[in-house]
Amino acid sequence: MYSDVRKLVADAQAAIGHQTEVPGSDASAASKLVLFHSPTSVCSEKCRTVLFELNLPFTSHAVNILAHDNYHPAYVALRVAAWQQSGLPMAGESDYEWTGSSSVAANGVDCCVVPTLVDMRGDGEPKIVIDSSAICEHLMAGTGLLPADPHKAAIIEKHIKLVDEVPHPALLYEGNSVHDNRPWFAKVMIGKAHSGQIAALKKRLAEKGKTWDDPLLERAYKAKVNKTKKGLAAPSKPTYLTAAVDKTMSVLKELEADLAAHDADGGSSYVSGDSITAADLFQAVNLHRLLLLGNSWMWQDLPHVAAFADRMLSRPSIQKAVITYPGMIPSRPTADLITKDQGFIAGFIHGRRVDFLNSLVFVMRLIGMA
Ligand SMILES: N[C@@H](CCC(=O)N[C@@H](CS)C(=O)NCC(=O)O)C(=O)O
Repeated sequence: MYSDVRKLVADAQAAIGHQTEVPGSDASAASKLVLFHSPTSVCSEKCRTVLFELNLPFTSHAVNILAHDNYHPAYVALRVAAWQQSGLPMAGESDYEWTGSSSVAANGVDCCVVPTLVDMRGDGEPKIVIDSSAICEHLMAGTGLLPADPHKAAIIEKHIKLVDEVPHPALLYEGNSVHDNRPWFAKVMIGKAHSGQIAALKKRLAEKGKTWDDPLLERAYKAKVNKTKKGLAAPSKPTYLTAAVDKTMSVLKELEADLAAHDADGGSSYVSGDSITAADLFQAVNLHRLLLLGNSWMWQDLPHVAAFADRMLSRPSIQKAVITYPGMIPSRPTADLITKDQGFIAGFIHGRRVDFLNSLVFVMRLIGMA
């Protein structure tokens, strides 16, 4: 039923809007690689990092996931078309346990999320790629970020999977059981996120026959409601958050071990040896997210991870795609990072954005809007 892929892409682009070409001015090259993403989404950060690292011009559509623009029928239809071809289960349709990670391997495909890549390079049909790991692997194929050497490839695959399994949503939505250092405004606002998502999805479902009329879209919205309900119910399980912290720590310990192994080999800076690969970029995005949420205590006893974080978070692609990307969630630990790399004024301004959002949310709470 989704035979005209170019029309699907054009409809989704028109529906989402917020279009810009990045980086540079090669509009013709940029028009062939289209990324639907959100400034605040960790999965989107991975894709942007790879695009900036490879210096690939792309068309950016910044999807406002806080306003639930990712539930627009034209955007969901694009992902449904890719899901149909994937042969994977749809997230929310089977009986699995929500562990707080958004991994497709664990949950299936969610047709209502970012990021989505459309690759229109070449003469054939546009290729719609969903899932951040798949998008990055698609972009990195044949580059030095995914080396062919089997030993390195195995380490890189392991880290791609490990980062995918980190329960970022659990740590963002619920904080963590050991130290909840999330920015205050985020704690207040995010607490209502799952119920807001369910309400927005139900509103879309109620529009069936008015603004859309496609059984596959109905299926995608219903599956997303089920998946989101799992997320809403998960924290009532006493071990949910401790398991999320334990899982994250186990990923960091694995990173520490791989970095230490190469140090013994002669002081390499990277996860799989002497050159930067996908493993380093993915782990850097992971570390930045943990830092932003106030979790750098997690690597206080992991010296190789600490040194790696210092190096990788100064890398230009990470700076541009993640740390200073317009619309990124501000936080005090990130302000410190910006002060270190870009100077006092830049860090000071970032810190004031935290103050501004805290004050705004405080006032919204006073008048019953938050
Ligand atoms: N496994 C997917 C997960 C995608 C995902 O969960 N995206 C989140 C942001 S990181 C999202 O769009 N959330 C908005 C929502 O669920 O409404 C990937 O890596 O691309």
